[in-house]
Amino acid sequence: MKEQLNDLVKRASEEAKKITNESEYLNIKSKYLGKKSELNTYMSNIKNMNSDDKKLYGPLFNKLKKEFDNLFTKYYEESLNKNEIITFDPTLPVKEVDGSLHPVTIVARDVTNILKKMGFMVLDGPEMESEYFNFEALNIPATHPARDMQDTYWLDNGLLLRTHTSPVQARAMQKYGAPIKMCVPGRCFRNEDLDASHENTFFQLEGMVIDENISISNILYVMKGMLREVFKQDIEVRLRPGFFPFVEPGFELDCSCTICGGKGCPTCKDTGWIELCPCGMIHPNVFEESGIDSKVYSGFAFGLGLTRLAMMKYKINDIRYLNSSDLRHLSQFNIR
Ligand code: FA5
Repeated sequence: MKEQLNDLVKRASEEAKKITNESEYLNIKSKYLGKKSELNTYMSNIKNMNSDDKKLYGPLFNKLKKEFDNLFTKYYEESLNKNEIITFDPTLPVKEVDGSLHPVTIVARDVTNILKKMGFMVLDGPEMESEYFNFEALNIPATHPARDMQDTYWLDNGLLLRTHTSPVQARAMQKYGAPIKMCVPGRCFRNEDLDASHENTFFQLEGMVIDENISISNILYVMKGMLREVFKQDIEVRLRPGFFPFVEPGFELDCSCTICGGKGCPTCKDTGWIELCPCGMIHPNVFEESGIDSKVYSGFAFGLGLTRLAMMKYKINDIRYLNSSDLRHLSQFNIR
């Protein structure tokens, strides 16, 4: 019996090494541990053994059962890891797939390409942000009423979900200094009452230029050029005063609502205009906080609402479609 068992162990170990997929794993389990397996036949014969053999072989059979099971599982799991390495080759070209890029991705790509041609570098920043960069470095101390304008998701770890892409202004100033031209597309979060033009998760694109002798006319030039390129036509915009503690003076740039052609509809709350891209000249306090001499340098910044830009470009009348993952809606853009 001992020889037979040794031979059984040898065969099972050899075969276990050859497992490459799930069906081989199941087959070998059934062959060596199933009802009709050799081991099971020996076990059912135990009743015919003398009491000494029963004491010896009973525990031995059970031990073997466990060992086989562990062995087969071990080689099966190893085969899974090997398959993963073999089947995922990140250097292969992407296969053609049905569907299209998300409309927000399309406009983000359009705008960053336009800005890159104007010499802007494209930066990134954390979505989980510190209170310092989201507010304090932007001239919004803890007691400032402007904090109420952005109902914030605070996290247990003391950080927050950034309410705008403006924190990257301060991060970029502190990392690269001046002069600088940069833009930052990214996701933002606010505890909003949802409606046709407000989501709790939306995209902005921050832009910032710092150099000597930068003025409001530079803002207007970049804004108009950027929007003309995105819409492929001149689009009606208006500039009105706007308050943001990190710019002085500050403006709201609105575009004529493309859903109703400026007549008024639920998307633009019957005003005919969509708030799209607030902007302004960077406040001296922001420069000083990030180590830039405001007597030498001036600059402008803007915070383009990318999700709203996608709505205006593709005439999507409700922002909630964009986060809904409804492929009937999203796949119609057919741009890759
Ligand atoms: C800001 O977030 C400022 N950080 C923008 C800025 C940057 C001003 C640089 C001056 C200089 P505001 O809260 O208005 O501003 O948001 C900017 C744009 O983001 C809005 O015009 C709008 O297009 C978009 N936006 C804001 N909240 C939402 C929301 N809940 N859903 C969708 N889009 C939004």
